[in-house]
Amino acid sequence: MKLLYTVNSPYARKVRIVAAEKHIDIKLEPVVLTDPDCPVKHYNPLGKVPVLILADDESLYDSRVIAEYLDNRTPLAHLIPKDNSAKSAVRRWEALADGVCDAAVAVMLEQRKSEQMQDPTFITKHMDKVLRGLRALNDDLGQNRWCVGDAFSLADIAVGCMLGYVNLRFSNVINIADDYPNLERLQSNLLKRQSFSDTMPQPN
Ligand SMILES: N[C@@H](CCC(=O)N[C@@H](CS)C(=O)NCC(=O)O)C(=O)O
Repeated sequence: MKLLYTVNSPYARKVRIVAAEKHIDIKLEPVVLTDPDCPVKHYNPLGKVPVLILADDESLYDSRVIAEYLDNRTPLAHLIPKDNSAKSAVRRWEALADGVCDAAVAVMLEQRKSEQMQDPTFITKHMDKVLRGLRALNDDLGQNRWCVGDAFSLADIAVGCMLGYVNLRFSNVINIADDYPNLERLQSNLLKRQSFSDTMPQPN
C-alpha cells in the first residue's frame, strides 16, 4: 500500500498516525499538488491528499475512509470503537476537528492572496468556525484524559492533527496554551507518542 501525502496536511497526518498506531506498513510518497505530473488527480478526481493506493491499484480517499479501512485491517488496538454510541461519538469529534481544519485551510489560502484580492468577510466567517470549534472541543474534553471514554482513539488523533495544523499556521493569532488549556494538555499527552512526534508539521 502506498500513501500519497503532503507533509503538512493534517488529514494525511491523521492517516499516517493511524497506520503507525496500528503497526501497518505503508509506503509514503510525498507529492507536490501543484506539480503538473502530480499523480493525485489520477487516483482521486477531487485532487486532494491523502490518497491510499491499494495493491490492485484501486485507491481510497478521503482520510476518514482510509482511517476506517486501516483500523479494520488488523484487530490490534482498535481506534474506532465497535459500540455504536462510542463509535458515533468518535466520528463526531473527528468531524469537528476536520471541520476546524477545513476552515483553517480556507483562511490560510485566502490570506495567501494579494491583499487587494482578500475578502475580509470570508476570513472572519471561517476564522469564527475555527474559534467556535476550538472552544467546543476544549469544553467537551474538560478534565478527561482522552476525548471519548477512557481510551485513546481516532478522536484524539483527529484533534491532535488539527492542533498541530492550527499551531503551524496561526500561532501568531491563536494561543492554544492560554485559551484552550484542556486541548493543550491533550496535545502534550499526544506528543509523547512516537506516531505524533514522528509526523510533526514542518514550518515552510
Ligand atoms: N476531507 C478531506 C480533505 C482533504 C484536503 O482538503 N486535503 C488538502 C490538503 S490539506 C488538499 O489536498 N487540497 C488540495 C485541493 O483542495 O486542491 C480528507 O479528510 O481527506
